Amino acid sequence: MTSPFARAFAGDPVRAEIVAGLRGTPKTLPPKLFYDASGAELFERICELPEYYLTRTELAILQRRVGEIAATAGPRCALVEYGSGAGVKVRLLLDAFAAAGTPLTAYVPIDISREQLAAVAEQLSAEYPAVPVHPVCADYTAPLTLPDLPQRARRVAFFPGSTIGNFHPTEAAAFLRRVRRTIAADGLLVLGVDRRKDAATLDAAYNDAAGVTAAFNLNLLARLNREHGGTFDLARFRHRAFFNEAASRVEMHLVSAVDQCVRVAGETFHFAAGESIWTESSYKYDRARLEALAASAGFAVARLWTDDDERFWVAVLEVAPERE
Ligand code: AVI
Repeated sequence: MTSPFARAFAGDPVRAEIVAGLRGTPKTLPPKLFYDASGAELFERICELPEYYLTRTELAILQRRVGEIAATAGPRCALVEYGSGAGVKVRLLLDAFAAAGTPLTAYVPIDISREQLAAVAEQLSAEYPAVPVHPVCADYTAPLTLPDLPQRARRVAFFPGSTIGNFHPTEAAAFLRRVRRTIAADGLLVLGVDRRKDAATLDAAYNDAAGVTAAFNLNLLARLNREHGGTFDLARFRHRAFFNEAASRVEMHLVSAVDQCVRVAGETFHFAAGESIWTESSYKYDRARLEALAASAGFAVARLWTDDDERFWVAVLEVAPERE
């Protein structure tokens, strides 16, 4: 029998996720809600912050290694990018494959933001007229169907930015298994992963002095107010981020400064003073954890590169042979 809850939210899965998250203990909200237009803009600003080393470190590794990635992948590759965003990093790969004399046979950017996806697809089609671009507007955390790709093309998945860190380990393994099925037995996955490091560096990266990460976190409540009838008073919540050593993740929370009730998505929620909404986890991987994650999803680490300060990994994963 369908529960009244399932019936009430059958037409609006996001609203159902919000209510389920705020009814839970601890209270949670799904991090995909960060990325409305203001959230995407704030995230772009985070990437430029002096404390947020992730983006520039990954870019530097890619700049150094794209030639090797293209050589490892070989000719007739179709590139599938999960979360293509502003399309900055993929240009490095498009250029590297072209420079190796093995231009991509297709590029499939997947992103949830329709406007940004359309703009990026148009720009890249103009800049790389020889590479057919097939944009897919979808939430890649759920199963999805890809457009038909050229026959015999080797599928190379690209998932940069350490977004894999925003999945809890079981979700990360489930996501990677879906990627593995999409790219087939001869496919590759180029993955960006933030390395586990000292708590001080991580705490600084998620508590920047300019307060941009705090604004990014609080923007979630502004979005709930705008889109889901929320009555959150942003001045009554505080950004909190810290490295949870035991779980190897940075946790972001919004902490209620006072005892209060808030309405959102047609329901009322009580917050005790000091109670938080857990809005994001950002898992940090050492080599053993990364190899274990890859293995649990049927991948093996074929190549692994880091930067001089050993802050970030770019890994090439290949599909592991099936065990008898
Ligand atoms: C998108 N993702 C990899 C970022 C991260 O570092 O986990 C999101 C972010 N949250 C706070 N700052 C940046």
